[in-house]
Parts: sequence; C-alpha cells; structure tokens
Amino acid sequence: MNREDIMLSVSSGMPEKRWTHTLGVMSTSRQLAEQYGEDADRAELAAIIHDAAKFWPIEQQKNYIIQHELDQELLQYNKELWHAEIGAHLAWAQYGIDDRGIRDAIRYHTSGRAGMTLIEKIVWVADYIEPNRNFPGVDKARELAASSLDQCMLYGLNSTITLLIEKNRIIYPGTLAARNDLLSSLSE
Ligand code: DGI
Ligand code: FE
Ligand code: FE
Repeated sequence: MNREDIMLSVSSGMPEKRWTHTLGVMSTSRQLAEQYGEDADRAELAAIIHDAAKFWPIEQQKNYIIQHELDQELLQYNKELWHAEIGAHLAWAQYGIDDRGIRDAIRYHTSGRAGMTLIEKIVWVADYIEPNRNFPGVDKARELAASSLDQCMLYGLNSTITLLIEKNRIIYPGTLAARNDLLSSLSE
C-alpha cells in the first residue's frame, strides 16, 4: 500500500486527537532522521503506523496477539504495550511493509529494548516529544533530543519507570533493559 492509502487507513481507525498526535510523530521523526542521519521516509512510515492499533478494544488486541501467534509474554504485562506489537504485525500483514527495521521501530516504540537501532530511537523519542505532547518534563526532553537521542531516551525511560513505580504498576523487563543498556553505553 502507498503512503497516502496507509495514512487514510490508519486515520480512519482512530479518534481525531490521536491522528493529530500521529501527524506530530511523523514530522518529528522526519526532523530527527535528518538531524541524526536516518532515512526520513522510513522513519515517517514507522510513525504513520505506530499507534494504528491503539484504539482497538482491549479484547480484540488480546485476541489478535493470540491468533497471530505474536509475543504472548506481553499479555502478562501492561495492556499499553500490546498495540505496539500489533502495529508491527499490521505493518507487514495489512500494509505490506517488508522492511524489518521499520517494523521493529513500531514494535519497540512503547517498551524500548536493549540495543535499539537508530530508527527505533528516533520513533521512540518522536513519540515522546512531538509538538502536541504536554506533560511535566516534556520541554527538558525536547532540549535533550536536540543534542542527544540517547540522553533523551534515558530521561524518558527514567521518567516512565518512576511513574510506573509511583503507581505501583508492573514494569516490562524490556523497558528496564533498554534503560540499563543506555546508561552503560552513555557511561562508557
Ligand atoms: O501510544 P502513546 O500514548 O502515543 O505512547 P506509548 O505507546 O509510548 O505508550 C506509553 C504509555 O505506556 C505510558 O503512559 C506508559 C505506559 N506503559 C505501561 N507499562 C509500560 C509502559 N511504558 C513502558 N515503556 N514500559 C512499560 O512496562
Ligand atoms: Fe503508542
Ligand atoms: Fe504514539
């Protein structure tokens, strides 16, 4: 499917506000790709699809993961992680994207993982700082992203992990691994 058809399909499956967020992630991903030396079209394509399954009813998300034999382990962790795994599968099954790097940028856009690629970091950071985001600390995150994707990601992961602990919620081990991996590569 071409870019325009994918945009129409994804936008029709979400409320307007979430599509506005997606447009923000698209432009921020392009911008970060140009700054940090990634292919802007690839980064933007991952951004278009990243939240495609975000507004599916939660039972439908669960069933999709089971029926398509996706990572079942995710079902033991927070539901907010599921749409990323489904989005990566939709990119291939519904939108015909062969590029594994694009699909992994979608797959890890919420959790993060150890050893993230450049495009994965770009989409993660763009999702966190796009212009429509408004949470305490977002300006600090934007400042960090202007000079270092790794510093911005570490800041964002620390903040997400802290919030999850404050709410006494489960933390996905991949998120901790992403944070630890960034910390050790930054201190090398
Ligand atoms: O889909 P978006 O709202 O654009 O953003 P996202 O896909 O990054 O989802 C972020 C939410 O996921 C955030 O409110 C925290 C929540 N979450 C729940 N459990 C985890 C988690 N985020 C991470 N990184 N790791 C978790 O274990
Ligand atoms: Fe998301
Ligand atoms: Fe998002």
